Amino acid sequence: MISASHESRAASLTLAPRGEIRHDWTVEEIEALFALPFNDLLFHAQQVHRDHFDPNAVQVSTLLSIKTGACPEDCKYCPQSGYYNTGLGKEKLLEVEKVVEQARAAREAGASRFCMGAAWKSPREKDLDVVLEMVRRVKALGLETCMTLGMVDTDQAGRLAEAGLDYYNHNLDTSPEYYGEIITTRTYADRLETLGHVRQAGMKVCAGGILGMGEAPRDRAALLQQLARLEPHPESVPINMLVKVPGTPLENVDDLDPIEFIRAIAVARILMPQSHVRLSAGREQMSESTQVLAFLAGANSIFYGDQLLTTGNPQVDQDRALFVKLGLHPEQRESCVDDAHQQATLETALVRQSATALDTEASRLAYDATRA
Ligand code: SAM
Ligand code: DTB
Ligand code: SF4
Repeated sequence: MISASHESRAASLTLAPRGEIRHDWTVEEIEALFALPFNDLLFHAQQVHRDHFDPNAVQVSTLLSIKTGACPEDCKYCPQSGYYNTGLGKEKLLEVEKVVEQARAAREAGASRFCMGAAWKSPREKDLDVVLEMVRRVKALGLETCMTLGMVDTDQAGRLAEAGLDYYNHNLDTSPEYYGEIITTRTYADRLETLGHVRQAGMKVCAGGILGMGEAPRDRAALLQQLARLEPHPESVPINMLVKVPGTPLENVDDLDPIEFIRAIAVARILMPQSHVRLSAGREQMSESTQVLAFLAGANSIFYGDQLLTTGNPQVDQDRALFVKLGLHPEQRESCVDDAHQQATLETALVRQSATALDTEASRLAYDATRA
């Protein structure tokens, strides 16, 4: 009995030889990874992770919504879609100075990348000029820049790249088969086309999806297959857990089992060994243990800051405490590896936090001793 299960496990593991970067995974192979015993899957993902990354470094990005609400798209998960009443008003594009101020605060708090999101189908010409200025100004602060503005054509992608945009985020969201249940106003092919324009323009690609939208296990495998088919793989792969926002059609969808979510992180790590896999939206609603398992499964990036775009994220102090507890450290900016500023900022904050934790522990021990 024991040896039989051991053999089947070994056979499954040969599906993913380490060191090989593949773009031709079949959905069946991916499903076989999902079906591995949990411990085997996590062990394998850890091995792949350690082959390519410092296992204790986590890349830290901060998000800002630069244009909120009244989006013309009908994405069923999204609080910003104009199709649903979620209580969000229509806001104008933020002023450049306001964005720079928020970016500076994110840098001071220890973020290495600043991601700016707009609720657009695609950027309008007059808005693009403002957005390009935002890229230049945020980049001048020494931060990596990322934007997510909807669909972009070749010309728009080229101008963003020229302004110094490092990453463009555009998610596939789910499998091609389930996609029509979630969005009808833009197609899967539209999304792949935008990702092609981003890549052609020489920017880094950030593309991922959302889990927990009522999709079947095969849809999760098929989403990861689509991402792994991109050549090269996206540098950044955000895996979001659906944040169920009242007023959206998905507000009452069944919860996804957290173990299934962790399996998807581990499979993403195995399929895209050199990509940063981001534990994205949904952390606030997640237990600490689920987040810890996500790091163990190979997630090595988070959104850091009290707010995502319109919904909450764990408080900064809470994330700092989590880093201390797990011995994690923020990854340094790729473009600026000799710049110790970001490292120093977050590490100072972490040391302060650990000192407080140690003080608290010392006081507790002293208190216990007086009572003994
Ligand atoms: N409007 C642009 C677009 O969709 O291309 C950019 C902003 S949009 C909010 C960025 C991504 O956020 C979406 O593609 C989706 O994956 C994620 N997202 C939006 N609402 C979410 C929710 N309620 N829970 C989890 N992820 C969500
Ligand atoms: C991504 O994959 N997740 C982020 C970012 N890319 C832009 C957005 C999450 C949004 C969650 C819902 C909200 O806060 O509005
Ligand atoms: Fe609009 Fe983006 Fe939300 Fe879809 S996900 S409704 S495109 S803001």
